[in-house]
Amino acid sequence: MSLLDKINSPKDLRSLSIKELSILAYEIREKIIETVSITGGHLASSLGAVELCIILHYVFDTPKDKLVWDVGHQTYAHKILTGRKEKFDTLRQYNGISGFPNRDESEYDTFTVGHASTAVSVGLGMAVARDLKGENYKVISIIGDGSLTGGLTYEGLNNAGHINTDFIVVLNDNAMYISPPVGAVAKMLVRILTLGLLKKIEKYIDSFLRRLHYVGLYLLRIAKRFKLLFFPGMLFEEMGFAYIGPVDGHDIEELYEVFKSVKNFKGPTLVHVVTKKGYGYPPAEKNPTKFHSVGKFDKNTAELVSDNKLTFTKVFSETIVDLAEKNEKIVGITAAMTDGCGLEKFAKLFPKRFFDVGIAESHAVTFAAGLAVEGFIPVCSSYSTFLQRAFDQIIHDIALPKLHTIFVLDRAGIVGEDGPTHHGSFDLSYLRLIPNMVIMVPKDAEELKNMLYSAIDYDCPVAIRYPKDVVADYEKFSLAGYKKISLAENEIVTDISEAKVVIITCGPYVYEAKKIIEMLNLKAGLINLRFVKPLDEELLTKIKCEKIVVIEENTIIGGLYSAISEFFAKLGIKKQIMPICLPDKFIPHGAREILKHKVGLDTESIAEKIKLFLTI
Ligand SMILES: Cc1ncc(C[n+]2csc(CCOP(=O)(O)OP(=O)(O)O)c2C)c(N)n1
Repeated sequence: MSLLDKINSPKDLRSLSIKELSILAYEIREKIIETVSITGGHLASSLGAVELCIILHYVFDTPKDKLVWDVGHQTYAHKILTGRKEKFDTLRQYNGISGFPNRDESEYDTFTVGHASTAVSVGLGMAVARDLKGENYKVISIIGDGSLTGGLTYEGLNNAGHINTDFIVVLNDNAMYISPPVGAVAKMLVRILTLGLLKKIEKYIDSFLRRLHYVGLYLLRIAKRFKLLFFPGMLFEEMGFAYIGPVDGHDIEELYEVFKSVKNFKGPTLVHVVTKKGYGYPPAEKNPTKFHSVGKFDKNTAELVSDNKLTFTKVFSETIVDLAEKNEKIVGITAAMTDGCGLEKFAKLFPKRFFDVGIAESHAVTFAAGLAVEGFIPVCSSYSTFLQRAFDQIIHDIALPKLHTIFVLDRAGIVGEDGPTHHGSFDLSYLRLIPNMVIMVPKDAEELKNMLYSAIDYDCPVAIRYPKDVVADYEKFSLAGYKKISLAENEIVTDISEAKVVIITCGPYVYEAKKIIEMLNLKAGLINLRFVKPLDEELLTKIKCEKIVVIEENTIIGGLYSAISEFFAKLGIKKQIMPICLPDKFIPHGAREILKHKVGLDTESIAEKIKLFLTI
């Protein structure tokens, strides 16, 4: 029987000795590697945080004490230790356990999360709630050095220093976000870890701690024992936090001693823990970017199981490099998603024109505004879900002054296993309501290529959104021969003049609709409304039949269906308009194909709905 067999809750964990915890860490890692090789998931971050998860549940009285995880992709060990061991093989599967903390899943998941840099604010809120209720529990927020590049974190730290209540922040520093981190804070963390600096300030620290009398001497004892650094005056201290660290995040004994002491500290405390991303699985240690969020892989060879079909991401990646070669005003911007957004090649070829700004979407957009004002053409690439962070910046800093910036939204629509925090369900809605925006949706590789090419000349804010999917025309794709698409130039795929029903859609659903028209042998018109904004009113007025079907992978509120309904309502023209859209609900996690079926956006469901619609 393994140690892990005996652990079903943190209570069981607390009956183990410190020595046994190291064995347990090994067993948990084995389970994580085994499972993720089959389900896919956030491997490297979770492997790096195994000891941290163990020790926090060991030292603190969870769930009474509250662990608040940032992003939440590093919590697989936490899940295994908190009653989800038996279900762990259902990780990220439909109806299985989520890949992120989720309040509906466990009382140990104190906050539902998936976007970065929230943990300090949430944890502080919980600590203040505790004080207001006169209760007594600890709040521990765990944040990565990557998430520390996000501005929200500093708003939280700043406020925590001011409120000055008991609150622990654990900085899990693995010197990586998905790719190596950038920015002044990342440099500062590296400096802190530099032994030379340690030596230089040792005397100063010693005298500082002696001035703190009892607490200081106690800290000094721990510091000497574990060679920790207490560094007054640095950023965190200035923000009102007691800083403790760096602590070796894979040394269970050291972690135990530190957290046992920190547990009783008063006021805001920051513990700086140093971990290695991918720890315990050499291929992930060697290539943490590849194993940050990984699909199925062979755990013995570390080879990914993937087909090499062309994705929208890859088409963007190739096209933007080609365009940037011809136009040196093009600059590439990403908020810590270089690889996911397909900007690696751009970054390598045009290092001076490429900006990874950290996990800072709001800043990315306003930074783009500055570049645009000075005549550059920023191409700001983000996942649809993360650009939500920059809503105000798009309105106030880009659209109001009508700045020529190209937003490229990858992972639009259902993303699959990452679930509700990551689905790009809202972008057509949140962008369409903004004046001056142009919104395009490519149906395939050729269209994406031509949209990017055309957007360079539009001289206004442009958004291009596409899903996490392969392109339909992957065999034909070539960078040769761009074709200009003028504003609101849409495509009538099948004649609408004699049609009994007109299907309006955009993106890859154009192919889907074509297939369905043939399958059902319909006398239907089909419009590829590749411009969701501006709306092609002239084209819409040409629709003479009463029945219209609108298909879009966006929430039913505010997107393509809304645009078309609003248009006819405005003219007082009565039409029967049938929406086939995402529901006004958060969509759970699971394989994209399963989820599409559940929301009625797979081929069969769409066909059924259209058949039924034509009978009423
Ligand atoms: C707002 C937002 N932008 C981007 C992401 C994508 N993302 C997920 S994890 C991650 C890196 C996080 O780095 P860090 O906090 O250091 O954690 P690590 O994976 O290194 O443990 C990023 C950029 C996100 N989750 N949220």
